[in-house]
This record gives sequence, C-alpha cells and structure tokens, in this order.
Amino acid sequence: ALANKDSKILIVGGGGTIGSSTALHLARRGYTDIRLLDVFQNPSANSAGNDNNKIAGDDSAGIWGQLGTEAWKMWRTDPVFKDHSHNVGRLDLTSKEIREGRLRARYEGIVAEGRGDGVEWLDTKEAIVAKAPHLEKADLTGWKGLFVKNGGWVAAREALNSVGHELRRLGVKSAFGTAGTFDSLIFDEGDGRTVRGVRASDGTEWLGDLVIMAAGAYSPALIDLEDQCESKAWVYAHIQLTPEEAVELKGIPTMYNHELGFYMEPQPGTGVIKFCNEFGGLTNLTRIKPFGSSTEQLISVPRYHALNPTDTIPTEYVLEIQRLIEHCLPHLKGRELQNMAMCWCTDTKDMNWLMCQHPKFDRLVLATGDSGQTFKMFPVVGKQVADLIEGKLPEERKHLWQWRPQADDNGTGRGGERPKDLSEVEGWRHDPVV
Ligand code: FSA
Repeated sequence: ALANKDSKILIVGGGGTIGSSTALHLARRGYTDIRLLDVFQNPSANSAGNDNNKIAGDDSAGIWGQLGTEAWKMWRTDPVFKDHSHNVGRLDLTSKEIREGRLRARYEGIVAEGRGDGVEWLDTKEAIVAKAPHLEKADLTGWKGLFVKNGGWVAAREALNSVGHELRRLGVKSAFGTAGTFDSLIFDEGDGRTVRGVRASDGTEWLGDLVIMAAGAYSPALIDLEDQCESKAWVYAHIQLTPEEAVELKGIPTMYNHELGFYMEPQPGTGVIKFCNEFGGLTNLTRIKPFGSSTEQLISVPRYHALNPTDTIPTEYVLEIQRLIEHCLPHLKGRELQNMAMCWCTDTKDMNWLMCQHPKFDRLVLATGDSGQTFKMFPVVGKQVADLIEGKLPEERKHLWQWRPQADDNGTGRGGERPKDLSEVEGWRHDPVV
C-alpha cells in the first residue's frame, strides 16, 4: 500500500471530479488526514463537472461496463448522489456506418454479458420515436443506435457540491486560492525523487506522505506527462424556455447523436436547456515547461471560463448548435443562445484513464486522463484511485490505466483529424478593451 489510514494525503485538484471522488472514498475508508488543494473551493469553477448536467448511464461493455453498472447503482442509491440522478433513459444514435458498427458491437457486448434487459437496439425511425416522441417530426433518415434504460443525466454541479458538503462533514481539510494552487513538488533533501509535499504558488509548503495529482485538464500543464494527455475544450449554449415549452420537454430521454450533438431535458426549476455540438475538441497550444520537464513543450493549456468570463464559443460551433436545434427541435429555431462557454477536459490517446504511480517520482499518484468518460463515473472513479493506493486495483485495470507514453489511438478513441487550435477559430474572444 502507498499509504495507511494516518498518512497525510494531498489531493491536487481536490475541488474537481476525480479529486473530490477520491477524497470521498478515502474518507469513507477511514483515512484521517486528507487535504484538498485547488484554486477554487468545491465545486471548483474550473471543473468541467461544474455544469448543469452531464450524460450518465450503464451504457458500456467490458471494464467500462463494470464501472458503469456500479456507478449507475450509486447514482441511484447512495445518499450523497441519489438526488442528483435522473433516470429518463439515454439515446446514443448515429447515421454514420463506422459509428453504427461500434455502437452495435457495444450493444452486443452488453447483451453477451447478460445485461441485455438494460439496452435496446433501435433500427428504425418508429423505434426511436417510441423512446423519444419529441423527435416525431424530425428527419431521422438513417439514424440507428442504442437505447440505455438505466441512465439519463445527472445534475453535475449539484452532485459535485453534494460531495463537497460530505467531505467537509467527514473532516477533509482544504486550501484554496493561491495557497491551493500547485507550483512544484517538494522532495526529500537533495533526492529529487521522493515526494514530500507540494509547494503552492504563494510559497506555502504542504507536507504530505502521498500526493495525488487529479488536476483534470490542467494536469499536463502542471507536471510532465510525456504527451500522454491532451487537454481540449468542448462547448455549450443554453436556451431559456418558457414554462410551457419546458413542460413539453420534461422527462425526454437524453438525446445524443454522434454527428449533430446532444441535449438533455430542461433543468428542473429554471427551464434552461443546454445544447452541445459534438466534435474533436479544441486545443490552446502554449509553450510552457511543466514541472519535471527540462525543456519547454507545446502543451494545450486550459483557458478557463471562470478566469476569462467574456469568452464565448467559436462561430462555427454556434452554427453547429443551431443546426442541432433546427434538426431536432425546429420550434426553437432562432432563439437566443445564452451562457455560451468552453469547458476543458483531457484525453489520452487510447481513451483510458491515466491512473498510476508516476515512474519518476515516488509517492506521487496520477489520477487524470478523463477521455470523455469521467462524470458518469463520478461515484466510482475515486474508488479506483483508493484501490490503487491500497494495492487492490485488479491487474487488468492497472494495466489499462498505467503510465504508457508509447500508447497510440487503438481505434476506440476519437480518431479523426487533429483538433483545431483556438488560434485558428474565430468569434470566441471578447477581451474587454483596456
Ligand atoms: O457519450 C457520452 O457519454 C458523452 S461524453 C460527453 C462529452 O461532451 C463528449 O461528447 C465530448 O466529446 C467530450 O469528451 C466531453 O464530453
């Protein structure tokens, strides 16, 4: 084991999804000295999880399937999570053959694992409309895909907040602001290898027996990950519905189409509906020297909305979101798009987490590499980190999430073209004139 119940544990990025889930599991297991470090307190304004909603559900096969089943069960039953999940079902649709093949393989995998009663393959417009009557008038030519019964969406910000409350109740400590902002690792005298803590950007030194780096999209900018994680922005826009419009869309299944994008039922209470187009993400390539690197590297560094509140989204994605709305909900065509923002996640090349000990620094555990998977796993992601620390993580999972600078897109990842960079797209920057 990398720690015992009395070890001092520091979690860099403790205000976000992976960090706070890790703290929750460690605290529940009786660890007594956990400290969250972050710029913002939970729920961190920099976290991609700090959002109205996220897609969730028991929708996969294999290891992700095992995790998804367990996560959805916790979303429905655990007192910290259960009020924040909405079991309206989830559609995962496409009109492209390659994607259809992958979805079909996923469906067959789930059936082969004996969980076929939780999914349905939708082959026709009628089958899709039977699940989502609001698509009755939409052109669904060629659309096929999966319906996931045990799923829907989760109120992400609320859930992050709920975990934050629970962490405080359990006595987890924290430091935010400049005292919580990572600057560098502290090592044993002159050794450069054995981690003894974290130096914050204001010079505060936090000593610890184990450091967990769970800084999400900021991870590759903070510490040299040898090109294993690339952070990218995805975007959203909101429409304010009238109460009548909101009632009409209440309880619709989460609608995801791989070419057009996705939306979930309007937010209960406010009638705000969120729309996202789907694309390969946007980088913000910047020349920096992360801790542990001897040279500057070109690294995609998040440009967080909370710190750049006048940023909106590139014009081309506004158009794509409008196309999604026009295709699926034509009665909302032309409505004002509000609160447009980019949020930042990090991808590995094979779309599996990076969750392992750092090979160059003892007592440093990495817990990052979201790859579009993590919020639905919020209740269980920290359990994997806790298992890793306790030496209980099954071999197969250890292998999947190991340090692997040699890994490449194995065909299950996003594939496609290189993502565009913020410097190549227009319409998002509205810096105040000074
Ligand atoms: O299928 C899903 O669970 C959707 S993941 C949600 C998403 O917005 C991605 O579609 C996007 O590409 C990015 O990974 C952020 O997360």
